[in-house]
Amino acid sequence: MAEFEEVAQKSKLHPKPEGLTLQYGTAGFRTNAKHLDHIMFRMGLLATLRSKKTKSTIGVMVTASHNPEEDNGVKLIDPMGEMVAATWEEYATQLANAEQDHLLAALKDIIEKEDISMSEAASVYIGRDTRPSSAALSQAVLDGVSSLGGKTHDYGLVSTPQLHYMVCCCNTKGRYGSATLEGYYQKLSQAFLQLTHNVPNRTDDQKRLLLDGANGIGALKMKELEPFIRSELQVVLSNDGSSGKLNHLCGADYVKVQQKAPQGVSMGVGERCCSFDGDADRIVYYYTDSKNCFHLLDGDKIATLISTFLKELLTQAGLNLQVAVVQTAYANGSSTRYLEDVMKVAVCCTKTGVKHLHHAAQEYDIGVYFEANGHGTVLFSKAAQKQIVELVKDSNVNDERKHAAKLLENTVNLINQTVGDAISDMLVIEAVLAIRGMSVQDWDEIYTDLPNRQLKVTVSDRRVINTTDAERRAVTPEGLQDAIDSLVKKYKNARSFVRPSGTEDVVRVYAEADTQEGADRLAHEVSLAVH
Ligand code: 16G
Ligand code: ZN
Repeated sequence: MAEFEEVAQKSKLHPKPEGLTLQYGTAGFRTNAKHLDHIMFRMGLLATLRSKKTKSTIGVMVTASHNPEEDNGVKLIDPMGEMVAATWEEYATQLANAEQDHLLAALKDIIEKEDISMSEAASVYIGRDTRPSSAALSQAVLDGVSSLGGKTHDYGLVSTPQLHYMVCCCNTKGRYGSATLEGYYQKLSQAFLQLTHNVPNRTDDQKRLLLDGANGIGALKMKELEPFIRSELQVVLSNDGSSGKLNHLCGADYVKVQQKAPQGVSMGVGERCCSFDGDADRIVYYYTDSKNCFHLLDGDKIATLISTFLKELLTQAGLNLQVAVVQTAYANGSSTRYLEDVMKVAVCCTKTGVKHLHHAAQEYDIGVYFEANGHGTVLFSKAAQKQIVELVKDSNVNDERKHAAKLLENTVNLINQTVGDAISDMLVIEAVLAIRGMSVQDWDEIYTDLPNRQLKVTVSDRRVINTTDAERRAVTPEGLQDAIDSLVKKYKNARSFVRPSGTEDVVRVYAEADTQEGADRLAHEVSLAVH
């Protein structure tokens, strides 16, 4: 056990409160920050093992995204910048819950199961959001890594998608970009400027965007990016973290769930606005019309805008590549109908959680994935990227095809393919609106959302609900799905489903119908059936 001497010693500085158990959920561990010190130390250990196993750099991000400021959390990032593999989520839970004197045994167990050679080098990248607890917690991660002899690079304050990007850049030896913040800003801003600088007749109003930074890391990072893109986009930043509290009455989650504008942003009629969430991996857009009515453009509208743009460019470029859109059960029924019936793109539905959407999107030439809550990105297969780059270089094609190929190439470079990235998504959306000469109202009018309602229900044990068909149908408890079916039948254009949350101890209820009143009533009735 001598090789674990340092782990044994250092773990005493990060003791586990006896009896406390936590799960590595949909987005890692997440709870009140005061329960997380031992988790961070142990995730440092686990990331080191994962690094030895994969012979690659692994990422550890300290954040609780849109949760309240008092919470915190941690996520592991796999070599290509994607979410950590499912079996390792289980190891994370086991290691997190081992009582103090069983920690070494739990660690050895993973080493044996995975046949890890402890002499292998290890490298871990670490990042954190702006929560007051994040600095000390990321120190605990560093302690964990160093107690197993791993090398660390601490990026300090970065957005979640920036850390995913760094991990991918490192493991692809710079082919994806350089693993520095400067490299990230250079890559994105160059692509953005190439896309927009030739667009004729853009007015100052069209170049102006109001941004709610959720008082978080996204605001900080936008200030760093701003000088690079200033000539083509003037971002007016609110909730920049200088006085307000993180995610409090602002941010993408607040705007999406409350379906209203955040506090602290003064919006003129028709002005284009967007909100980031607390770690800048989600974005939603919105505006108010002349009747003071609020309009939300969520992940579904974003997926529609981007996939339509890509499809048109592919046609112009004469490239035969399939575009598909990946959604979850929360996607508004109108968006699915529009994409399938009007746009004729393939639509696929997966379970909630980025890893599910990401994997499904990898199956296509071009997979656009977005959750309705605003988390999403676009994945281009290697073959698709190759075809695009080759067409740009081809001297035998006409100007129109070449122009379209060039736009596609810059769009590929502008997108953070490792994970949904609010900054990258914002620049893609701004570029598409500019190139297509569309206002936020034009975009909104592509289709009309069906009225919908989300509720949460507290039950004694949410695990009694099991679902199938990408969470659209409940298989247990018996009779629940029949009850939902008969309630849905009473409404026009209606749909409803229930699922246990992966991040909170609640059951979520979703309903949509042809009127807001109907959607509200249906959601309420279904929530009663859950009890
Ligand atoms: C997490 C997921 C998000 C999902 C949400 C659902 C990641 C990085 N984040 O925040 O994609 O929409 O959980 O939460 O996977 P729920 O299970 O509580 O509804
Ligand atoms: Zn987030």
